[in-house]
Amino acid sequence: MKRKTLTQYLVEQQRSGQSMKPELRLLIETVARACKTISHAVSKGALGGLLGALETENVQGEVQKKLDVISNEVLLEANEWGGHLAAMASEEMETIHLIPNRYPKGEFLLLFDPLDGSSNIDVNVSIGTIFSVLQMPNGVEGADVTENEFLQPGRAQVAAGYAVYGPQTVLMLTIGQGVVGFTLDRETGSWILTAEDITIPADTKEFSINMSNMRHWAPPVRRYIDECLAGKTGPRGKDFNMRWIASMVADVHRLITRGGIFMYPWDSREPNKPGKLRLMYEANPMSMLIEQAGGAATDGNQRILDIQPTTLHQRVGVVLGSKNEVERVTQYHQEAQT
Ligand code: AHM
Ligand code: MG
Repeated sequence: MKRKTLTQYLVEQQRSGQSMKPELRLLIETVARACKTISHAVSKGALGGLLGALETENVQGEVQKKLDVISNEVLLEANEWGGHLAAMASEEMETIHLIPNRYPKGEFLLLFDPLDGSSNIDVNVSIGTIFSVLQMPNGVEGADVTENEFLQPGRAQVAAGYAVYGPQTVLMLTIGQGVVGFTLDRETGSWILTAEDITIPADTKEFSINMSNMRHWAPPVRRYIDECLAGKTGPRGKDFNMRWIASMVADVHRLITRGGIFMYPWDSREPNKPGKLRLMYEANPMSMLIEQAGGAATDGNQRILDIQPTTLHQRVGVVLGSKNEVERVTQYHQEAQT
């Protein structure tokens, strides 16, 4: 069987009249190349002296791991010179990263969580990179980019994806035409198309939530999980299984592969924060992928992709995955309000 590479896939998309701009293709290939470099660094682990924490904290007040910072640098360096971007934003940087004046500017905005699942870095559990692509409003090729240009609802994304650095390194991608998956061939260094027309089953018997927060959940979340836990003899009439990897990339990759529901909902530990996960470079790209694969994504109340962001690093409650389950959780929230 002839193996199709990421480049071939993207060129075919361009030719098939999907009106994908060449700069977007360049952007996606550049991000994918950066993910290869990050994958290589991750796989070195202790041999590269890359495990462990730094003494710095990021804007979220989280201690940065060495690999968080390296991954951020890799993505910045790979993307700043190609002429396809107006600016970048990252979980690891408080303010946006402007393209240096010595390079040409483009019309796209790139946002990323360079290494998601940081608590798993040192214990050799799957971690990954999440990215989201927006366009400058009105297609302006940007000199004076500010945070404001980034504050677009997730439905405006032109592409989104993630890489998982696990037993295999995989890249899942959407350019708004469904979801496709690539596996990194470590011998040739190529991303090979290994999954097409990815569809998340509408029903599932698998949920994913950090159960240790149960006492802090809102009643609708508690109701949903209680009903799952009640199993065959409960209101759902079936037994459920639970999985929690604590890397959103890995949990989402499981459910995009075989169905499931993932939740990191609002809870009362920090009642003024809408959730733990970040809207613009975690929830939005994942929600676009999930919807493109036939699933659903809400914050419990509304579609995540419709949320108008007000700040770059804002947080959001997340409920995503198999459509019927996400709709059930969202309905429980609605019922609790009436
Ligand atoms: P990070 O971006 O700092 O790694 O944090 C996000 C991660 C998600 O990948 C994961 O779903 C969640 O945090 C796990 O949180 P917890 O440790 O509370 O279970
Ligand atoms: Mg993250």
